[in-house]
Amino acid sequence: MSDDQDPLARHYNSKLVETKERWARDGRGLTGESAAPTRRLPPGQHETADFPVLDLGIQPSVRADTWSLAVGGEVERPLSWTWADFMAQPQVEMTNDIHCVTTWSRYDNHWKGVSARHLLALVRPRPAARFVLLRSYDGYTTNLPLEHFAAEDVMLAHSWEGEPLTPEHGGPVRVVVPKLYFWKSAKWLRAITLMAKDAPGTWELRGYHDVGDPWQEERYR
Ligand SMILES: Nc1nc2c(c(=O)[nH]1)N[C@H]1C(S)=C(S)[C@@H](COP(=O)(O)O)O[C@H]1N2
Ligand SMILES: [Mo]
Repeated sequence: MSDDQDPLARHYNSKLVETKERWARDGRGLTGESAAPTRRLPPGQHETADFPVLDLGIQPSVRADTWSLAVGGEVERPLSWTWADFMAQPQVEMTNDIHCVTTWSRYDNHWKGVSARHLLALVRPRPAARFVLLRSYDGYTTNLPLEHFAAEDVMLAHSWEGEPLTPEHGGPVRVVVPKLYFWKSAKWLRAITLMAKDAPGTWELRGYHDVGDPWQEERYR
C-alpha cells in the first residue's frame, strides 16, 4: 500500500500491518463455509474469554475533556459534539458478541453509549448518502454501508462492562458494529462522514473485505 493512498501509513507499525496484509493474501482463517446468522459462532471463529487489543502500534491518548466528534458529509444537519454534548444524549446499554477477523470471538460484551440511530436521526442523512467513513485519532479509517451503520445494535460506546472504555480499547469513545468483523468498530472515534460513494479505509485498502459479514466469512476482498 503506498503512502499517497493512505498518508498516515508511514506512522503505522509496519510489521503489524505487513502481517495482516499477508493474511489477506493467503486467505488465513478461511473455511469456505458460510453459516446462517442464527448460529452464534461464525465459521472459522473460536470463542475467547479475554479481550485482546488490536491496533496499528499507535494508541493515541485522547482525553475526554478535549475529545470531539464531527459528523458531516451527505447530511442535512452536520454536528460537532464535545464530551459534554455526547454525554447529554440519550444513553443506551447493549449486550452483544464481537468477532475479530483474526478468528477470536468474545460473547456478551456490555456496552453503554449513544445509539447510531439516534445520531442519524439528528443529522438527517440526505437521500444520496449510502456509505459511512469512520475516522479515528490514530489516523485509522474504516468504511461501511449506511444500512449497516444504521442497524439497531450499532452504537458509539464510552463504557464496557460498567467501566469507562480504557485507552487501549478505544476510549473515550469507540464505535461498536456487532454484525460485522470487529475491524469495522473504530476505536478513538473522531469523525463520521456520510458519503454517496464508497471509499475504502485502512484495512479495506489492504486486502480486507469492503463489508465484512462474519457469517458470510467476508474476511478478505
Ligand atoms: N482507531 C482504530 N480502531 C480500530 C483499530 C485500530 O487499529 N485503530 N483496530 C481494529 C481492529 S483490527 C480490531 S479487531 C478492533 C480491536 O478492538 P480491541 O483492541 O478493543 O479488541 O478494533 C478495530 N478498531
Ligand atoms: Mo482485527
